[in-house]
Amino acid sequence: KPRVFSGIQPSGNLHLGNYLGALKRFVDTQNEAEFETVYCMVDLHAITVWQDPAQLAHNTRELAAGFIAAGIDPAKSILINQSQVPEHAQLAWIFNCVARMGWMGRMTQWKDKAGKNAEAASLGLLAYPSLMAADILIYHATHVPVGEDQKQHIELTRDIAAKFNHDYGVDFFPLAEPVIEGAATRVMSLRDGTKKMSKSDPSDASRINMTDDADTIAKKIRKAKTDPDPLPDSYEGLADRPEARNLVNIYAALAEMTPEAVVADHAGQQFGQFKPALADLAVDKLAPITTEMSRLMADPAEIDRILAKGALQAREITTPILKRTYEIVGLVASV
Ligand code: AQP
Repeated sequence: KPRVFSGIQPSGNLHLGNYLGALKRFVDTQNEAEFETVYCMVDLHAITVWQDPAQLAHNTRELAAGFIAAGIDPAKSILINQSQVPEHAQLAWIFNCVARMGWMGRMTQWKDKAGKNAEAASLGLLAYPSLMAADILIYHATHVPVGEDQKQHIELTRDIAAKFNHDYGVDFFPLAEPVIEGAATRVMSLRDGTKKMSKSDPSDASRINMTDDADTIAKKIRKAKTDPDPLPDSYEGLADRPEARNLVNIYAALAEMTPEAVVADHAGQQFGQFKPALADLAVDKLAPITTEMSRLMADPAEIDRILAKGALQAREITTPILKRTYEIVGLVASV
């Protein structure tokens, strides 16, 4: 079976964009049964920017609860916390020596997050895509479901695999494909249709958090920025209306419809009508996940057991791949 790998950072504020762009699609892929699936809380990625230690541990367990509540079944998928599978970081070091500084410096996420003061950013933030390549390739994964913002990092993963194979004259690491599908590959902020919905947006009203209760979800949708026009007859009519388009895309992804069908169903409606329909749908789909998350969070020891078991399963895959990598590179490993 081809292997799928993907991850989410336990940096708090798991939101609707993470759910529709990533988590929901992880569950769909798991249930298609044509892939072997590995899903990861990428805590080593999270610490590329400052994380309060107690909060990081809490966020990691909460994210694991989110994965399970959304439908990731530890009996069907390998569910892990990155730092518990040390081969990720070990392979990342080798990739740090394969990848070039210039490649990293060109990444838009690096430029956005480092901002004007790149000298003060952590070295880990610059090397982030190299660790991400290792996360994927330590499983020889070939398919990576992600939101649109991660496309450039997957392309870099392919460059790293190709350079490794070329430099060492092997055909060892596969070229992984990003899988960017569905109506919500880029969910935008509820306050600004030109910015993506993001964990780090200082405005809580800009996103729907997976921990928000029904009233909060409904209120945030009611207050979401829109324009005064009604919904058009066709999806093309939303081309220059980013906020309106975003709400239609969210509806489509939650209802598992095409955006075209959503517009056809609601043509001519004012947002005063469409927003309550969207709020009902969002509450309907998200409330069971939120409730299950808090139930799971009541027993953190059980979450830790699930992650420990996942790490053991993962290491059956990662240990031989790292061993072979060491041989290829000429590192004398212990027997
Ligand atoms: N707005 C989004 N729409 C669709 N998909 C999204 N993803 C993130 N935001 C959106 C996808 O979620 C997965 C996990 O993301 P991550 O944990 O790596 O974090 P991120 O992309 O850095 O998420 P944020 O919310 O944008 O965090 P900050 O604010 O820290 O930058 C990925 O597959 C991503 O594509």
